[in-house]
Amino acid sequence: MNIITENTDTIIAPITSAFGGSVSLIRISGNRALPITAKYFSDIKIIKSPGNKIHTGSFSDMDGNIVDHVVIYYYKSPRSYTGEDVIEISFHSNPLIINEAIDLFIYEGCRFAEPGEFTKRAFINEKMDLIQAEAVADMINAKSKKALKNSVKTLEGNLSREISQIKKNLINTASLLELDLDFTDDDLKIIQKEDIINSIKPTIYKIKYLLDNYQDSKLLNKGIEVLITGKPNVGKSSLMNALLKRDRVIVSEIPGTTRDIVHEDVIQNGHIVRYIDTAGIHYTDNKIEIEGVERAKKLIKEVDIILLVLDLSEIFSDEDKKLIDSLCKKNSKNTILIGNKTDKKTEKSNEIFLQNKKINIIKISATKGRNISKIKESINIKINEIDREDNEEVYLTNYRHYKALKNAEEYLKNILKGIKNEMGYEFLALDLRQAIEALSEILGEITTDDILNNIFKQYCIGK
Ligand SMILES: Nc1nc2c(ncn2[C@@H]2O[C@H](COP(=O)(O)OP(=O)(O)OP(=O)(O)O)[C@@H](O)[C@H]2O)c(=O)[nH]1
Ligand SMILES: [Mg+2]
Repeated sequence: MNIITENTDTIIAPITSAFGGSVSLIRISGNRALPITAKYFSDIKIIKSPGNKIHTGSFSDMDGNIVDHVVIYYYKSPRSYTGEDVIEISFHSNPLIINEAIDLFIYEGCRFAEPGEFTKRAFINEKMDLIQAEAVADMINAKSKKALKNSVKTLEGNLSREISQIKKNLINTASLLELDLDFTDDDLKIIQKEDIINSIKPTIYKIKYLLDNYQDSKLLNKGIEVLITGKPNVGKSSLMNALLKRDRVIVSEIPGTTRDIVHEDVIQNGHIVRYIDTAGIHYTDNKIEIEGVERAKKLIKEVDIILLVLDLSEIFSDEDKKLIDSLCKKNSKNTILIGNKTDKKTEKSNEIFLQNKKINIIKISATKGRNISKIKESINIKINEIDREDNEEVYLTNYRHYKALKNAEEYLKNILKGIKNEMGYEFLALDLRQAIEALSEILGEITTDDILNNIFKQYCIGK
């Protein structure tokens, strides 16, 4: 039961940025879209167009002066984004032209669309469910390939299908349970307790799986994080500068130069890659340094890829060896070992140490810019591995979905508890109904204007 105000007015908004690019599109949705367009368009036959066609011609102002030569896309209801009659006009990208055209449509009685209003109408007209409508905004705002992929999959309906399937299973059980309640003969059960358990338990597992994989969209959007770590003075900041090709971080011969976290984002291998330089890891009494070291250690656990930098010109200290041992364990597939300062004489014992441990190392000189491209290649390989790992999953990223799914899980667990405590079927049916309602809420089948307004106000104009 949707408590939604139906919109009948015709709305308009630019759907591309008026700045940059050579064309700008404006979109008009509603039953006045076509007649108003026809009034100012040179090809009056458009009014009889069967729809889903492209028309070319000139667009004039109120006095009949040509404003621009345009391309018009006419999508006839219901085969359009919003489900209504939709006109999209492609003008040359000049704010003067766009403003004049929009003013004309508003003069003719259209209203400027609110943020997300086209998508809201698409939802109301059942062109998509609420999960998909929310994915449109996620797709526009995605800042990492992972977030983008996830929103595309969600828009394609992957998550909706999973939620709908869970709901369908529960509805099957619920209808048997309700039938049983209507059926007065206590000895002849339509659905046995075991059948209820057998239906609810796997559903709880499915829900739990989705909940466990919940990824805050902030995390999903953060891009790939590459941490530069190692003992003090090994050349971490010099490597950071070499990777960024500019003097971003202070470098000095004094150990403990970097104390805070310094990061910078670059586009690499189609991803936003965040390089992070940190304080050298070592034991210290200095209060400020301790804080820096703690922060650096914490990051080791959080990032996607670690560059462990070693100074090959000095005999490895215990600190170096400890870091190598802890970061190059068999399962630490995200660490890349870097041997720096190869422009100086390399310590033989270091080579032997690494050979004995069968550890590969990329030998570089940060200050001379030697082999920096090899590090980038290695990072790209790891990024591709991360990409492959993420390929199949569709993550729950929306807190609204998470909360509702958590509620559904609670109600289902209550049913299992209820069966254990010999509760009557009427109580089990109540919990089951509420679990189904929580799932309907996610899909937007039960919603109100307030919920919708809250969701769609986060959209940009024109979507
Ligand atoms: N010869 C040589 N010296 C280098 C190289 N890389 C860094 N250095 C020098 O090593 C010293 C320390 O460099 P940094 O980049 O500040 O080292 P860091 O690991 O960031 O040091 P902390 O921030 O103190 O932990 C500086 O004097 C650099 O010039 C290199 O490839 N070759
Ligand atoms: Mg440094």
